[in-house]
Amino acid sequence: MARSRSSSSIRWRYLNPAYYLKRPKRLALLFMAFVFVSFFVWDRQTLVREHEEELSKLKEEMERLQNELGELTNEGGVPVKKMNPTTKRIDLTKMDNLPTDPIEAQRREKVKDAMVHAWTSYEKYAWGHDELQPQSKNGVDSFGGLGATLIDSLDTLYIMGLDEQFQRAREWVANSLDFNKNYDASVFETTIRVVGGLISAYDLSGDNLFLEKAKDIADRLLPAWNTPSGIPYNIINLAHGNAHNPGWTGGDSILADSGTEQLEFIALSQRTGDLKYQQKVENVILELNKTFPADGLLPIYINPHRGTTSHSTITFGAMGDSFYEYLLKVWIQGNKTTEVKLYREMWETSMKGLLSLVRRTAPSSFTYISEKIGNSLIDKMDELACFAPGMIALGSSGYGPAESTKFLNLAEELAWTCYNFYQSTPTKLAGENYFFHSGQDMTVGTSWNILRPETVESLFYLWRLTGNKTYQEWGWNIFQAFEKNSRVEAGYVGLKDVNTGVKDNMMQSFFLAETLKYLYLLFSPPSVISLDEWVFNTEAHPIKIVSRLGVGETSKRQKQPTTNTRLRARREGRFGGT
Ligand code: DMJ
Repeated sequence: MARSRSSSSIRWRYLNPAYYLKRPKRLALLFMAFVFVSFFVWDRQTLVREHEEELSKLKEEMERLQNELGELTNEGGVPVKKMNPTTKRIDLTKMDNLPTDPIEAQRREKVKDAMVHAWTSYEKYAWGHDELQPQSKNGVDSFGGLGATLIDSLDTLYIMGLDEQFQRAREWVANSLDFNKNYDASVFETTIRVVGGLISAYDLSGDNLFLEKAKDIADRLLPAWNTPSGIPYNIINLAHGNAHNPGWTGGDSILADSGTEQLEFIALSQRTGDLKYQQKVENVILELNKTFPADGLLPIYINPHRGTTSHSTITFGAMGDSFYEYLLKVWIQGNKTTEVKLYREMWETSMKGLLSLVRRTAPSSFTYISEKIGNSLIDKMDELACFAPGMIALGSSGYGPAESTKFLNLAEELAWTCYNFYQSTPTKLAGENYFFHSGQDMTVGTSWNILRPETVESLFYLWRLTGNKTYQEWGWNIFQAFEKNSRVEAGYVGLKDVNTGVKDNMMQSFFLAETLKYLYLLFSPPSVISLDEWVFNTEAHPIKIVSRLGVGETSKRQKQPTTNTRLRARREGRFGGT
């Protein structure tokens, strides 16, 4: 024992400064060794840093050269500027470093938990299918077996930092997603969910796989626009490309179904450098503009042969809604430049029409947007039309100060009504539509709730644009009502009746794409998917705002094209109909 104690004390003496003070030579040696090691470490670190800088410069140079090559080899030699939206993946983890209210952070986590529950249930019981039926615990292919929930969820998973789930979904897209289906698909639903979902995943992750897949499905949808007017047929067979309209419309195309592909197809042209997508969808707007009424309100049915509307309902709800939404959002996507001025003009015209539909209930003076057939107003509003407060708030800043305040006030009033669609039922979840009778304010019509997002979408915009935390409180109350009534063991379900709370058996894909995403963003700092940099498609897929492709004028009212743009336009088949 004595031996071992003395040998250890000999070892420890080297750590005692007194030892070196008595031996200056050893002290000098130790000092030199220290200087040498520090220099060595510093030198290695500098080398690594220099190497990394060199590498990143080389990468940038390579991307620049690839872009130039893309421009040179573009179809027909047209010098189209191809964008590269995400040379690096978008880093949302920075959010953790931003100052955030602890209640907001707690609520955000609860919403994330809800997404994990919904997603895990989908993974377990319906992997690769379009939607999960949580009560019977199985998948169904309501959209032709395109993995609608999986694709609709990609960006939500990414934004919430659910990386492992995102990677598993990415692998499915890479190895199992097959669009070659002998299936009559809805052009609208496939565009907003699948094309939109894939473009968003591409913009966020920078992973080219998603762009390739978006191109594949969009190419299969394109023949739908080959009609005499350029107004698309709303249904197309994904394998064979034959298109038609549903029988129940009497052969007509639906307004929302025909005017809600612009954001996605323009984005696709920007990212691929191929103008064909943009041209097809912009022709639709040019065609509708030819007979656009003074109040900017279009009935929901359009004849695809003549390009004119048929006698039918005017509404900001089902079948009309997102046509108006995209007029505004394409203007935002196009950086609000003269090239997209027509979209803003058409949207402002429609807002005049919307004002003519605004009414107030008695006795509580709730503001609502009525519907119209011919010259008669109908005192009904869909929950679907509750996207309108958000849209109006988003567009209000494009007006002068007086108009801007007027429209923002209107947006806030409408949001209050939509919130009361929820608050007025026993479950605190909104029904599908409401009727207004003098003396009774609002009564629920169709009483189901299928986990729709429109009201929380508007609350998100209003909170972002006004900073008023009341909208967060309302959103939180709605979220809690979903937790209470819709959460089941294997996911989330809708209600057959918001009065009784009886559940259905479907977890709609837009619950993961929209409802939970907007709720999560409602409790996140505004820099997360900033509205200055991103525009949401109608399925809540954020699309990065980039420079618009040089397609030239979209309106005859704009300045005449120069000889060069005219020549280019002729080569590209523009200005000459379809
Ligand atoms: C979504 O698919 C989209 O928001 C669409 O524009 C309207 N309907 C659903 C959600 O309710």
